[in-house]
Amino acid sequence: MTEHPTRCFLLAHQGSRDRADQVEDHLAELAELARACGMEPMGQHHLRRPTIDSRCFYGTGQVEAAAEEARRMEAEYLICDDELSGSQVRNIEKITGLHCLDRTGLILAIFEQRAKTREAKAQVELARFEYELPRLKGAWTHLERQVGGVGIRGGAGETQIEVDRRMTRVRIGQLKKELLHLERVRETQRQGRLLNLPRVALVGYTNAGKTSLLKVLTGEGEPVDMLFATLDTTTRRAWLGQDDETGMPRQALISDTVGFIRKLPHQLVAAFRSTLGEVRTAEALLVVADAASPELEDHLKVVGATLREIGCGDHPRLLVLNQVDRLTRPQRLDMKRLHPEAVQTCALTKRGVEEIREWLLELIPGPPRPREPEAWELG
Ligand SMILES: Nc1nc2c(ncn2[C@@H]2O[C@H](COP(=O)(O)OP(=O)(O)OP(=O)(O)O)[C@@H](O)[C@H]2O)c(=O)[nH]1
Ligand SMILES: [Mg+2]
Repeated sequence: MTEHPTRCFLLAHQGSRDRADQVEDHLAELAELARACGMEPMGQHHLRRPTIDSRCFYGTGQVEAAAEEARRMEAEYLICDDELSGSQVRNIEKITGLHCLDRTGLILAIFEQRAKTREAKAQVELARFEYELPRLKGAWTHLERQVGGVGIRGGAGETQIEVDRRMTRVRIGQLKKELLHLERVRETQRQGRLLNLPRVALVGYTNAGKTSLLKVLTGEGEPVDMLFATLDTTTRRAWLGQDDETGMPRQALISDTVGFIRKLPHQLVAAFRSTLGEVRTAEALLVVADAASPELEDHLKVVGATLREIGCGDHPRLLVLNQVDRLTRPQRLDMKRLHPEAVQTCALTKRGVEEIREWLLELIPGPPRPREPEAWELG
């Protein structure tokens, strides 16, 4: 029996100030996210509406029409590009009889599938609970005002929803404690790391080519054509060149990090603080972008804003416009005019990578020079 992936149908809101082509690009990205979660997008609608409907975010009639098309395509899920409240998700499910996931829920599901290490798992679990906490309201209404249970139930009269909230808060507290501990372990490891080499972090929009560049610069890394392929920080040593005067090797530690995305759930940004600690404590950032994306400028804005959010607004940085092999020569020249300070690279052919090394060599202080003793010391 062949198992085919769960089918889904995509929805996005187009407000009066949103351009249709932009909403289409956002839907294309949402389709990639759905695929990254193991689903198959069967169709999509952008629902035009000047205002938000408090009941089910989009207009009820529009949702029903989209659901009808989705059911014809045997889709089981409606996936929305927007962040919906818990009650809006439940209302859509009630109206349509389909499962509904909002953008944050989808990204969380991808992260849950990918998380491998203890730290990544704890971070994703924390984000999940933070996401669910305000959404618990109403989920248990049928159980409200039950009293007299045993075990976890608190004082008489504590409702099921109160129990749920309390348990969720307890778990959030435990996870935060565990993550703090893991962050301290990481900090100790960082301090004890070999040779106290300068540290550089690869950051940027997801699927831009960060892992590919880690591989070119350090010889290690597994690039995958998929959103959020990398969740854990990997740090490797890179050889940058030789010191002109001493002939000593010049090296740096380069960290690959989790990618950013438009509307990255703030719960995830907060939960990934410890992983992103590598970025905060790095001496320099290589900000990697997919130069061939029609959404490049938006991606750069998202990355800039996310870096500010995690406290890295002032780190020295080099903009690396990767994947320039997918641009024509005139497009590359346009890009040079638009971003004269950036390095244009292709991780597949290693084009431009020498320029990255040169930038790092200039930025990062070399090994201490052997001291020439002064006359008074010799005398
Ligand atoms: N054509 C072309 N493809 C590239 C280039 N760099 C990376 N890729 C491809 O782009 C895809 C994503 O590359 P990754 O290095 O995994 O991207 P990433 O930024 O680490 O992505 P996440 O970890 O998912 O955030 C892979 O299929 C790479 O082979 C490039 O310069 N040119
Ligand atoms: Mg990666």
